[in-house]
Amino acid sequence: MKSTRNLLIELLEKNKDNYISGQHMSNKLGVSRSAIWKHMKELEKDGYEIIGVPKKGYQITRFPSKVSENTIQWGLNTKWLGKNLVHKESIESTQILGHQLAIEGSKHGTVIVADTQTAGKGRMERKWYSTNGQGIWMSMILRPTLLPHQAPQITLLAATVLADVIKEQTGIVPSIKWPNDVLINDKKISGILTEMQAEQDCIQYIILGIGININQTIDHLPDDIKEIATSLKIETEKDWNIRDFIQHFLVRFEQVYQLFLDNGFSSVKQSWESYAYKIGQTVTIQTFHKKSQAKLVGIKADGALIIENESGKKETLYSAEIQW
Ligand code: BT5
Repeated sequence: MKSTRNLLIELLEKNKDNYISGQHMSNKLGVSRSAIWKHMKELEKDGYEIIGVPKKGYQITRFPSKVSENTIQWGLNTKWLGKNLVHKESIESTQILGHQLAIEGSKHGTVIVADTQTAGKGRMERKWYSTNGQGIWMSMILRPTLLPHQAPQITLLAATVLADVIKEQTGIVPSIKWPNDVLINDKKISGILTEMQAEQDCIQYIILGIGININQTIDHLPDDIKEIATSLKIETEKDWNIRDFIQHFLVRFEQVYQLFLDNGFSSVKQSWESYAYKIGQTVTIQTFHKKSQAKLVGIKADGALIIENESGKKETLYSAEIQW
């Protein structure tokens, strides 16, 4: 169910070319005029601008680009994803809060967004730089009825959704480096971290973490990733609205996720392959035991990586790093 505040924003947006009286809003939303007034004051704190003219009523004159629970949820055209949403200005890691909320029973589709992470996590305890207000640092709680070994398919799915949204919004076609890096011009713009709590034959929950560099300039990127990382701003030379980008991502994710549940991994596989980085080329691959040269062949029906090793034999890898 939508909150009064969201309904109020919707009502103001519908009437944005007119004035709307306090009484009308109060009737429509079934709350007192003083409650409406208090909600409007709260909206102003979020950067909405609402003007009041005696005898005419109120008119909304500015919607903020600021990221907050209200601004993300306003106009968010999803059925279940992000309907429960937590926004923090600063947090250690949205993954950590994701786990806490999932353990406490937060529902499927809960989304956690932060402006800054002080201890953003990559895979295998690596660090993820999450500068203040310049990127999307977001986790979502998913409770799919899948087998645990299917969870990595969600990582690949998330990467295709990210690639779709980047392509649709910027016109740039990104590539995806197996399993979880989204690249533009061979530099990493986004990373995905899938963490799971599972029993042998059922997933209790997945925390899907997504980091996307949006408005950093090259000077904002720490020295150790300057050579390998990029942002939308660096690539397009313009600022992007983070709130809008989050909304586009959530809407697209929900659609693709539903298709995946209905039809299986094959449509995701096709989309993933259309973005695949260096398929058909020889690269250096680091696995748990060794580093070697191999040709990237594609992915299997379950999302595992197929390579051709130096002796021409095909191998399937479930865990590996493709080196730069
Ligand atoms: C990833 O790990 O790429 C997964 C990143 C997931 C981040 C999100 S943000 C929201 C949620 N909350 C979290 O705490 N995490 C998730 P991996 O493949 O291990 O890559 C990590 C490596 O990427 C690092 O060792 C750096 O080399 C590089 N890196 C770190 N920060 C980066 C950034 N902002 N942009 C590009 N590369 C970065």
